[in-house]
Parts: sequence; structure tokens; C-alpha cells
Amino acid sequence: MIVSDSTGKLGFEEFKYLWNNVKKWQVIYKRFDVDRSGTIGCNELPGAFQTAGFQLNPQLYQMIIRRYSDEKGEMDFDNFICCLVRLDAMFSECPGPGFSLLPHCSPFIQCFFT
Ligand SMILES: [Ca+2]
Repeated sequence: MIVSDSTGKLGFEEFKYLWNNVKKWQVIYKRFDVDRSGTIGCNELPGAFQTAGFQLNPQLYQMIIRRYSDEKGEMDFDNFICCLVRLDAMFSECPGPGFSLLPHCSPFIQCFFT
């Protein structure tokens, strides 16, 4: 979790962790915006997420696109970061190699994206 202590405040360690992630994800975002549109399209999204370390099933991509992309299926940088921050927090709460292998986590995941 990003906010790991119970104060609800963002401590220095959490901030550093978050900042490093944002820097890393920014590089990925630029790399996977293949058509240089400034947004990540739904066809660019799976590659970007996989590079960020998230192996998701198609159902989850659909949920994410519905929740974070605009009506054309394009995701801007702010939403991309929001989404990855949430995924990262969820992955640390659901230990395991990936969501698709953890069916018992599905209702938990769905409540994040619906
Ligand atoms: Ca694009």
C-alpha cells in the first residue's frame, strides 16, 4: 500500500515509492503512446500495463477502460497514473502472480473499477 501507516498521511518513504513509480510509469506511457496522440488507446494499454508489471485478464482491461478512459477508449496521463497506483495497491494486497490466477480476488478487484 502507498499509505502504509495508520495515520492516513503520506510519509516520506511512501512518497519516495510513489514518486519512483510515477517516473517509471511516465517512461512507459511515452513509449507505448505509439501514435504520439498524447493518450494511451485501448490497443496500446495492454503492452503498457504488462511492461509496468501488471498481467491482467481481458475482463479487467474492459473494466479499466470503462472506468479510466474517455468515450473513444483513450486514457490520458493522469488517469493512467491513477489506475496504476490503484493496481499497485491491489497487487500488494492480493499476493500472487496475477489477477487472472486469483479468482477469489475478483469481487475485491471489481469494486475498485465499477
Ligand atoms: Ca496513443
